[in-house]
Amino acid sequence: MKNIYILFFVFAFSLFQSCGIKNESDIKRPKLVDKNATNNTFKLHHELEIIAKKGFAIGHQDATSYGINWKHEDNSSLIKSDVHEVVGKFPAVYGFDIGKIEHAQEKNLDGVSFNIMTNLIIDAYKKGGIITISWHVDNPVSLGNSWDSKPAVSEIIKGGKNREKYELWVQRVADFLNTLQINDEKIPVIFRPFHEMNGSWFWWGEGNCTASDYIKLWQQTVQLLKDKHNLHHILYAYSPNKLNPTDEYLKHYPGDEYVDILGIDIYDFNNSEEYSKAIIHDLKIVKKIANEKKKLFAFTETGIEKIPTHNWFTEVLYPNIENSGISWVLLWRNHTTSHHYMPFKGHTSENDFIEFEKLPKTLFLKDIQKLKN
Ligand code: BMA
Repeated sequence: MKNIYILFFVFAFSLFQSCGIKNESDIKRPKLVDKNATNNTFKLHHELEIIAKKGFAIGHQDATSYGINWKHEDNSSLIKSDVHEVVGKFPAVYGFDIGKIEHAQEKNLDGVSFNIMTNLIIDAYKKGGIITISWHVDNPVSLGNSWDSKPAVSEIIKGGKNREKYELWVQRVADFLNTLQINDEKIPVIFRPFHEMNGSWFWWGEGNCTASDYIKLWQQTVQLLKDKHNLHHILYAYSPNKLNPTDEYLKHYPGDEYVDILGIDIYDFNNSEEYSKAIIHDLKIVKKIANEKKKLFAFTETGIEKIPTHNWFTEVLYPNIENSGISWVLLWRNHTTSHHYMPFKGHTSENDFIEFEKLPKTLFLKDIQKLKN
């Protein structure tokens, strides 16, 4: 009789094993857009989860590419950043934009060379930084820039008369993303294409295409990258702009199978009261939807141009995101003294940013490095 019990347990155990539950890490893996995502991509996702529990990672667009009165030189091993100059710490999140890669141009729309971009991405990742990439892609019909609102989406989705051109453009995106590697390991990146689609300023935005064509464009772009070009080091982020009263966050949502991270872009146009209200209102919606869908979420773009508001970082931004649950917040680029979103040495908000860095929830590169160890 005893033997029968033993046999039963041996049988049950082998059945359990053959079900594919092999080890703990298998059980814990979240559902990503890409079922075949690399281990490092899963690790990045996990890291973003941990970060959101501790605070939020501080990001800056083009942080190391250029700043006020400097530009990263070709072949230079010196890595600079305005954030570092001000607080002695580098940002944790590095935003890059690949607009113009679609024409195989040498430089992006803001004059950053793609070769340099690759090197800066490799450098940031080696140091523990997180990479997020947007794509201000030109209008495929008019060949004007992203802000040329001539309808184009219906012409580049499957069956459209500019489809072939678009597939070539996506291939060039894939070629670039393939350059992001260290030895043979691809660097995981967050790709955030076709952002702010509820606004009407981009050709993929509201009024310039239908929501259903937008969704097709997104889904087909993901399919091309993942299934045709075999890229498996990408997390996909969806980021509408600040919600207008009648906007629905999910109106252009391509579906749970096509999005890993939910985001939102909100700027302060010198009205901090309205800005604060929008953050509280919109991030609450994003958080609720993200929690229901078991997805991460982030404040994918923000800032106030030139930072004219007194103590903006500590008194406006921080209190509004302190307990929001976001994984990161990305401040936009430091182009010139009249178009910048982070302080630089000598700027009036320098001290405020130094205080911001000391606050418990702000996580810079050094802080997220510690979380990994
Ligand atoms: C915008 C501005 C533009 C820039 C674009 C892409 O918000 O900063 O000057 O070309 O982002 O970086």
